[in-house]
Amino acid sequence: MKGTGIEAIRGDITAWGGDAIVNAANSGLFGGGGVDGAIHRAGGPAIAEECAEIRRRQGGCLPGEAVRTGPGRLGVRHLIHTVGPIWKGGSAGERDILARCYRSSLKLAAELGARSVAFPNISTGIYGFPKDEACGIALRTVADYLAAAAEETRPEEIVFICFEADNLALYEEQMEHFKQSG
Ligand code: AR6
Repeated sequence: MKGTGIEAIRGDITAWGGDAIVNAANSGLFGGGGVDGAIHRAGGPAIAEECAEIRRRQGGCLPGEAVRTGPGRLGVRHLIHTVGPIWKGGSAGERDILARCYRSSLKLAAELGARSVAFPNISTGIYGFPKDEACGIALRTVADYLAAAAEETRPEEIVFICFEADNLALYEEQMEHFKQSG
């Protein structure tokens, strides 16, 4: 059985070349700041046009869910928009919603036939989710998803692209812990 390669790197997700990039969007799919702004700027107006179409069709995207648009000028085949939780202190279901973001993005990626997927550190910027906990949830959810997925739906590669050095340090540390505990 072939395993999925999981790695964390420092960088700008808009420069990544693989099958699918995940965007940390808002529920109206309006574009915004942070990684969302960077993706819309780099990808061009075709992305916002498709987002408007999704808004007309289904009102946007609920927190924890994921929708696909084309990538515009980005060097990937698919752009997956997911909406993370806004951190409100931890008692509003934020952890479950964040886990669902990773699961629904991976499920959609599998439906699209994407073999490599890059994630940003969803919710850890403007939405204020504590970074160490968000990292643990991302790694655990991806590991659980891969353990349960049928082999043909498992991607070959999952990359966490960290824009900030502190996030990369958390991923490196927690991935080491995962390896040790199997
Ligand atoms: N590549 C990779 N990661 C990035 C990039 C980039 N180019 N730019 C920022 N990040 P955020 P959220 C990191 O705020 O917290 C938007 O306005 C950033 O350092 O982008 O989910 C949306 O429209 C942080 O670690 O997303 C929503 O309204 C991570 O991406 C809202 O922000 C996520 O930070 C979503 O907030």
